[in-house]
Amino acid sequence: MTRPGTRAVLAWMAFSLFLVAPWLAGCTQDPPARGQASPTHGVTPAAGRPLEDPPVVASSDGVLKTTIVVERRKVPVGDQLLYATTYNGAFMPPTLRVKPGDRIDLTMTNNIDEDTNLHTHGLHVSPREPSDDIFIKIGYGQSYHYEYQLPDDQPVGTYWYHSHADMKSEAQVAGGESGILVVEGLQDFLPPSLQGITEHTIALKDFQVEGDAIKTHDLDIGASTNRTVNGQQNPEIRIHPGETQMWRLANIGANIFYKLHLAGTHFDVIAQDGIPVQQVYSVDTLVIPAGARFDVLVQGGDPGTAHLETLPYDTGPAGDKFPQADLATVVTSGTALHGAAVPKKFAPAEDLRDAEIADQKVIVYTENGSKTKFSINGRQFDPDRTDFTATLGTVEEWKIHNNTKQSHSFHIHTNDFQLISVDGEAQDPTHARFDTVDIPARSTIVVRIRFADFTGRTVFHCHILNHEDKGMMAVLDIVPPDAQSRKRDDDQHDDHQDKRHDR
Ligand SMILES: [Cu+2]
Repeated sequence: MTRPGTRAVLAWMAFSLFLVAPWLAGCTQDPPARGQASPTHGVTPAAGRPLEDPPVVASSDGVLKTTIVVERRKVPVGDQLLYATTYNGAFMPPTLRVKPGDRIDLTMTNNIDEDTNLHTHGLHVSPREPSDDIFIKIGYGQSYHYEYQLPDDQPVGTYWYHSHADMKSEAQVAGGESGILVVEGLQDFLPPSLQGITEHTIALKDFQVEGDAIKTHDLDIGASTNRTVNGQQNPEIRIHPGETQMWRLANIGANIFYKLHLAGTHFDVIAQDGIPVQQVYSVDTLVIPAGARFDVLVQGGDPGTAHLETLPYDTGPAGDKFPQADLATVVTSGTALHGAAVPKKFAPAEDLRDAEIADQKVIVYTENGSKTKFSINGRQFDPDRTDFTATLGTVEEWKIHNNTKQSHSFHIHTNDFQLISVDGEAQDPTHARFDTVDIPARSTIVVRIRFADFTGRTVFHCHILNHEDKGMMAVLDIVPPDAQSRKRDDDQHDDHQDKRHDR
């Protein structure tokens, strides 16, 4: 490869400033401090611009204090300038970096002319206001002050934040309302020789275009879409032969699936949905449903150029056929390094197969033929209705049936879960913790969930947001042990008074 030319570096820096400027203008935070690409590489025009990690807002002294302004702006999106629903004036907003035990003190100001709100996807925090309460509505021109207290045992890895506005999640996330949240400490589980390795965020955001804007309404999930990495079209990622890098793969778009592949190497998975695995495992392809994350180690192969690509993926007879697409160009060059041995044993974790089960639930996903109504146990979402209760401190086993001819996913707030089986096939417990998993068409999964630390009304849903907005979501109330019997009585009473809100 050519050495970095001064002109190329200057061009890169100018473009970076172009991308970051709106964020800097809309925000008084400290400048990005960590995890960013630095302009040390030359630009190879044919391969695109170097990958830029999003700017970072990090906690200090146990607190992350920040502001997120939601507004419509015309901004760079991929290789285009389009109106997007931005956080702090960017399609790819800052990455929030915190540590276990930190507090997030976040003011969201809504400058779009409809309700919005914020969900900290995957964080084990209270579902009550002013924390991760998705029933909050922040109206046009209003600000809301969120406070999230992370527990000391918050798993370390990659999370994300996004709009969870009732019936508007798809439009708002597709428009741009999503960013990465990192709980620091994942590299601490690596052997000393691998600590401090280069780390990249690979945030997968896609967009369809309508006129001079990102299309947000009446989306056809299977229609042609532009897939970006950190908002960039086909950026270039540099790696040395034998070098080990850590990539935070996160599907933070509204609806679509990815099936990632990188010719000439493989992915060593070290965390799923922000939860470190017990045993590292290697795969050639990774299916990532909307909302899911995989933290992986990647080792540079032989010198050359390869594409980080998504392979064709079919979500079933009533679903979508996503075509192959190149996402990034990986250039392997420079001094060859001795490929480090990747450890197998990684992080400690609880195995819920051994847990005492307090209750079993059966969850059934259905949809109508025209795909306008999506239901859980025969009902569309109603924020005013409580569909299920669980008791704090217990473990439950849920059997979730997808009675449709397309993939849906299962995502639950507040607590993660262990995937026990898929269509009766036992899952390896050394890497079975998730907060979002695919349920293939006509399939059944079994999960176990420990309801720890927090009571309150929370939700679970399909994370294909088009389906969530059209009803595939339910309310779960986590109640203290002594409230369970009283709560059941209340729920029965509520059912009699149940009124569907218009949808
Ligand atoms: Cu779905």
